Amino acid sequence: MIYENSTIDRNIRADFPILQQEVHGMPLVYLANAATTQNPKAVLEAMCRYYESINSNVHRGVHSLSQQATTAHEAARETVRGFINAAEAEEIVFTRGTTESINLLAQSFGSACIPQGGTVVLSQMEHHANLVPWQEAVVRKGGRLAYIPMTDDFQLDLPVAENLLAQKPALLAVTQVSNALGRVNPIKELIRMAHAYGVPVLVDGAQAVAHMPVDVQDLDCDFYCFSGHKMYAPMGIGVLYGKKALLEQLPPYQFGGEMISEVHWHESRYNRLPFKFEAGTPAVAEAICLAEAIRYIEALGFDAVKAHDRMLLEAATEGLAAIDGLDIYAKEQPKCGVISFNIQGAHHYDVGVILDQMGIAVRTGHHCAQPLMGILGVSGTVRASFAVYNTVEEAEQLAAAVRKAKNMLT
Ligand code: 7TS
Repeated sequence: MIYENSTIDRNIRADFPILQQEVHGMPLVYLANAATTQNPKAVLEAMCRYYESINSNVHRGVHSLSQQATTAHEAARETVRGFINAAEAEEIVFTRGTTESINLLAQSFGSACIPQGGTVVLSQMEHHANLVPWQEAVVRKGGRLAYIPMTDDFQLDLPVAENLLAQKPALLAVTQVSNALGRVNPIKELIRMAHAYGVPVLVDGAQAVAHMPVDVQDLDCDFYCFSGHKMYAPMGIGVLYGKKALLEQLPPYQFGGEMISEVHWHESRYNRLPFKFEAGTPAVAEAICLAEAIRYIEALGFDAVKAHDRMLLEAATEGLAAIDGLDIYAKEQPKCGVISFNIQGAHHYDVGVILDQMGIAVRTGHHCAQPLMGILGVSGTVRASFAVYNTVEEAEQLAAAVRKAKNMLT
């Protein structure tokens, strides 16, 4: 079988210490990357280096370590700015991850910009993180959610989207890549469409940033969010990008230290961007590690990352499609990073347990997209998801293991 060529050297695996282990006596095949990716040594060493040399609280110390930590933290913000091509570093708010970024907006934008009885438009493929906060936000305003449906081939239905946007909802919040299906959505087109009706757009980039270059100015999205741990950085750090003019109008989300400029007994003034949205001590080491992970991805280059991703998807899809009695969801392009399937007559959980016995880590269940599973008519799926350190052999091992699981279960 000839798959698309990848230029990523397989020695890349040596960069990821966690991959050098056995699970149940078998070499680990880690295919749960949409849930979280592993960290290369460069990132792990950056974490150690920080705590061994400059650990200190930021933005408040006159002493040397605090100044070094602050400089490194703000340099990390600048690295993130460059990574998504934001116009200014002030537009980069550090959060704990995508979920917190969306909660921040749902609270802040929700209170200031969703009118009484207002609507927020989502798509039918949102992760719960881009759904439940908006449910809460519209309930507070006596409003409602509306959903862009999927067509039979798992594309967002653009004519229906246009009808929904023409009703001028308060916001369109949509995922760039579906975590459950791997479908890549036409967000640039959706953003253009939304702006034609004056509707601002939040893009959930959690499943996109490790797989494709993102340029927020080119997309012209109003808000964009992602998590470090899905792009080779540690857990506990994420980003909310927002256009400066919009962020400036929004009220703070959490209150306390760092986010103020002046505090009096009965009133306070809030800090400038982005600190207004960063109450309390930030995750300094994690931000520095996120910058390190960005340098790691940029050194590989997105051309190589994308070709590698296509190669793995092609190999996995071909291997799995050759097995009778398998339902593979959303096989068609454009896709990235994820293949989601079920063995007919077998429960996804049982398949996951058998694959684990063979050393293969996949995620099973509803993937925090329970309403979407309802549309598929299943309670969950088996999901294999790929990263730069996966190999074609691993994709083939997955198919061989699924074949075995099928023989055991049906
Ligand atoms: N949005 C999307 C599209 C996601 O895939 C996830 C996490 C989130 C938001 C939430 O990110 P967090 O870092 O704040 O948790 N997705 C998954 C997944 O697919 N399996 O585990 C977590």
